[in-house]
Amino acid sequence: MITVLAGGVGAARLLRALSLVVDPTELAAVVNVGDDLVLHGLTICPDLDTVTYTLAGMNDEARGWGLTDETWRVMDELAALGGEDWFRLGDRDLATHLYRTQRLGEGATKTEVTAEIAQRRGVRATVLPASDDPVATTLETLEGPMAFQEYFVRRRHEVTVTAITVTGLETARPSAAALHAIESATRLVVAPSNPLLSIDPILALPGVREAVAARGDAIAVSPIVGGAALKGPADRLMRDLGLEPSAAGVADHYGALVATWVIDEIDAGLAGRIGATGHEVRVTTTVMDDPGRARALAETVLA
Ligand code: FO1
Repeated sequence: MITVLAGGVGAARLLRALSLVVDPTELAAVVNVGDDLVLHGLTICPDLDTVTYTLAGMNDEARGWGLTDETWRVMDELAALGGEDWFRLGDRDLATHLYRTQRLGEGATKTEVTAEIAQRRGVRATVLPASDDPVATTLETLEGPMAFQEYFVRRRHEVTVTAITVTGLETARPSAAALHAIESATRLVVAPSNPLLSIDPILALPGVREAVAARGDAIAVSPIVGGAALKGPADRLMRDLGLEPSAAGVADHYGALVATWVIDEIDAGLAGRIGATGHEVRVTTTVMDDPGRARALAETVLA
């Protein structure tokens, strides 16, 4: 089994590429749930849905989240009523949240519901929420504390962040399936997801950081290319929090948790520095902007 620690879009694209190179039934994604929210009474799991929709070939590639061929009639009616419409839930996407919320209400776990949705969408890889318990990534900002999607979507991540916390960790546990997938994988991959917002909340679950460290063989793809995040606020966040926004800065951040780094050709000049801290470094094209390049990256990760 190849296990990938995953956030949203970057992870979903890597998983899709990996599924072209290995049998998808040998792939597991342990997915961040710190972005999850309850809105309109519905439980919404953006990273789980991005991974599932992408592996099902149903994702909207240009928008980066949600489903293809989406319509927005419910949101338009909600706006007409003066309801909360800043977090856009498409008509097709809403079915996922309705189904998930009902099943959770019946007592199913997030792991069970995620498996049901993935299976019915034809996904053959195993998609695992990192935890079945409520955890929520919260941002301390110059304007006060903000819930994750408040910061990310409502404020378009245009506020200065001073700290990131994950609430719920006193009682939350990684799911047994997620921990097993990390411990028993033949290869553990850290996806090119936001290290602070997507991967750290997975590592913060009790025992996960220790399980990754005990293996000592994780391979990570840098989410920072040429000093910038391909998508999202990783570079700005790193700068705000006093980290160097570069592939070397991400390598420093994960430290010994990662044994092997895959960095972009643009960052070849950083290979010596990352190598000097005891890492193996592979330099290749990491931007998955066409299927051929994505496949080549997947092959490098598995080499
Ligand atoms: N991102 C946006 O920028 N605007 C939205 O209105 C929005 C809605 C949305 C609905 C469902 C879903 O699964 C994801 C959605 N996202 C939206 C993406 C999401 O907020 C972030 O990309 C992730 O949480 C970060 O990984």
